[in-house]
Amino acid sequence: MDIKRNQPDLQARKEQIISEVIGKLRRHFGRTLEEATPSQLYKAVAMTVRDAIMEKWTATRKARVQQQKKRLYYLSVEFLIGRSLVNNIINLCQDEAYRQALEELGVDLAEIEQSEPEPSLGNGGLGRLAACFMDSLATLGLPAMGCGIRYEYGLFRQKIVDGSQVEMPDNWLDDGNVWEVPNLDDQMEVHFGGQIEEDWSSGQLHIRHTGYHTVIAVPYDIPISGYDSDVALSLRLWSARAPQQLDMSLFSRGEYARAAEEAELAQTISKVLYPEDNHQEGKMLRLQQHYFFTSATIQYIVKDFKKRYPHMPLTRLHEKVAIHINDTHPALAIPELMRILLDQEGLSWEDAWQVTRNCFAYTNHTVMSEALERWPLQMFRELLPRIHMITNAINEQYCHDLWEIYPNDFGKISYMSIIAYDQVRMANLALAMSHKVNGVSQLHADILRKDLFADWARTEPDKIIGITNGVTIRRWCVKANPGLTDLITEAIGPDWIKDADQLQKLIPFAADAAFCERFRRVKAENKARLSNYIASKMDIKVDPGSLFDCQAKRLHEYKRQLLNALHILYLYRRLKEDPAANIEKRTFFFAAKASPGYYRAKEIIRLIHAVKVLVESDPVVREKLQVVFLPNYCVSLAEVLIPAAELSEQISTAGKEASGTSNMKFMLNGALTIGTLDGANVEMAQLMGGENIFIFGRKAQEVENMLRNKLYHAGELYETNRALKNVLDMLVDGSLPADHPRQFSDLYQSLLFGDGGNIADPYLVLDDFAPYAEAQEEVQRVYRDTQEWTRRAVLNTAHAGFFSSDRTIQEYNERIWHLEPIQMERE
Ligand code: NTF
Ligand code: PLP
Repeated sequence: MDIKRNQPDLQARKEQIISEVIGKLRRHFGRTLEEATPSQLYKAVAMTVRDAIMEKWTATRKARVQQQKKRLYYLSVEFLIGRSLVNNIINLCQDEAYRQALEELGVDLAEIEQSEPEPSLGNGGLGRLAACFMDSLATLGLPAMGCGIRYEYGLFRQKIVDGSQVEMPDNWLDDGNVWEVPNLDDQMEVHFGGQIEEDWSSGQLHIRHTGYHTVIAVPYDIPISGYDSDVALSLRLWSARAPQQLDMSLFSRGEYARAAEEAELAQTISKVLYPEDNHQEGKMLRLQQHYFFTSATIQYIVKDFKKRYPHMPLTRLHEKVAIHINDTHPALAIPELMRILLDQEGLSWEDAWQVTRNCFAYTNHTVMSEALERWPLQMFRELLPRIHMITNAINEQYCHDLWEIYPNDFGKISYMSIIAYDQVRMANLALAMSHKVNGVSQLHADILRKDLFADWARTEPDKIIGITNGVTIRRWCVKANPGLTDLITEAIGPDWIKDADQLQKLIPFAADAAFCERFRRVKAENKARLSNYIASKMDIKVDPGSLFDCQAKRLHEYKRQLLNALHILYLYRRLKEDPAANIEKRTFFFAAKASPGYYRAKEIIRLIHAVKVLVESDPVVREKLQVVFLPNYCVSLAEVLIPAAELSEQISTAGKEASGTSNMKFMLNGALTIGTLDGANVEMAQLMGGENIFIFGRKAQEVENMLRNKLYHAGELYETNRALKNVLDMLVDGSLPADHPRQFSDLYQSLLFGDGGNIADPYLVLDDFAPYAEAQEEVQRVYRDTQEWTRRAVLNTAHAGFFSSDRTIQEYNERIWHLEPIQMERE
């Protein structure tokens, strides 16, 4: 990459890097440059980058403390940060110095980057969003800390064996982590179980908690450098360990096994990330994880406040602290803050309530009911007895307040209450106790206000707002797509990297033939890069001249990978019937992990595999169509895939995808979108004008109406649409290669007849099939006109600035957090 910046010290920095890398190799590994392995080289280079960030880290902390600014704590069970090395070099604006230094050392940065284990500490959109937010917060210089869990095992690694998903453990920490720094001074004790006694003997209430288990929370801090900024923030990930590695009293009593068991039990808390996406698993260990990291975080927040502001009462905590919960997983932070204020700091109930509500804000990320967290009351009470008492008291007060507003409306109050039917409803807790709640796109916020959270919107009209998601330009363009970055920078200068609205300056270039030619060349290079990657990793040859069509996201019925697969079968049939059919050469890329326990999602992976084998087996069809399933979708793979995409599939059932973020990444990288009016696709269409995006299918309102009023009958479409019937029949008539003849009958049944009391085809795959096929026809038509396609692709990039996470964070800040940037003295 060649971003022209004023770097008078380039030569000096280059020399310094060279000597530092050699020094690190010698001191840490006892190796010379020639002897070092790629992994040692990676670590040595990473350590030099870390040193540079450390200086900013220290300076940032100093400035923040001095300036006494309000600080945000962003709590999330997932931070899907991806690899750090190259991103950090870019954010330090030292890419040129490193390029030259490593060239001189004969080291290939792209190669040693492969030695960096990817921290897959998230499932998908929600976790990746948190990572983009950290990058933007640091770039904007806002005082913030990310707080989460240091899982020993991240999201499973996916292998495809004979067409089926196989899960492998992701032991990403095995070889150490260069980027983290344990901070033993801030260790916290977290207590589980036991009994609560109320002691009034002194005339005042004292809460005594006895018989609990202690787990120690050890924070590991990862520095997050802003782009072209002197600010570096912390991402604090908590790791669990037993109070002593072995309980020596048990040990000396001869209870060796129990002593080891207790230690083991504590450590399991931060052992694995739960692999469910848009689905809640009501497991005790998961509740333990949530309390573990929220308790440690809240304890730290209060401790830090008291240290920084010794003369300020805790009733003013919200003046210096904002706490944001990323979905409800960290919602236990709410009663935990109440607990500390009440039991340890002696605040009155009213004061604690006020402060807590003023500190907290909550983002909802889904309307799927199976993802809304609810905990069995008994489990909650046994594991967290004091938190249970406080949650109960919050519920009582909340219901009491509601009664004043809605006297005698038992139905409404029961619906809005936090504890009901032996369950604790975390969304209701977060809604009651946050001063702001936001959806992640405008459509999603509308659905929250009008439907899912309508009662709360009526009660507090200004509380629920929409803040559309965004993605960081640094990782998703500068790092992932250096070719495009250079081209844009040459056309409009480098400021767009920090001020993405400037991408609009590209609009006139959509009519500039020479620019479009170069834009096309960049895309061709990225397609070639992906093709080489696939050839080397999977030994599969793809044609870089074909249309690259990508659907990359978690596998979920609502995301409708099935619709895409059925459409490929439709094209297959057309080519079988007429080998000369006018069908553009296309490679269909799928990348998707399914939750290990999600049977139907795994069946869809098998189906995609079967479609791939079928297409390959036919000499006529394979000249036109190819299906590639890329295993183990993760951030690093996304970085290679997205820049190469020409068509982005965003085809969820309208009303179900809260926002989507991959849609924005594809758009930024110059892919055209085929999509429904769902999530942020709606805003993409509005920004660019409908002609630059292929929109099809039912709208959210229609879907809602059809489902609510039982107006949808999938079976009728089967009877009336011949092409659709033929395709569906292929699932059960033996056309598809399968282990056994009934392999895909579950999918067939679910689409046509429903199962377990569910209606047939609840995600309207069949209903949207014909409009989808039509939109795909239009895609082909435009693709054949290379110039027109490129024009539209350029316009996609030019309008993507709105979807920068810098804009998203600015909006959160103006509407929720009200933070001021840290002032750094520039040397
Ligand atoms: C996801 N939600 C949504 O399904 C996506 O549409 C959205 O883009 C991302 O959040 C980020 O906002 C979840 O992952 C969860 F957990 F809420 F289900
Ligand atoms: N998983 C990974 C690895 C990603 O990089 C992203 C976003 O780019 C997602 C999941 C979310 O994808 P989507 O918004 O399509 O659900």
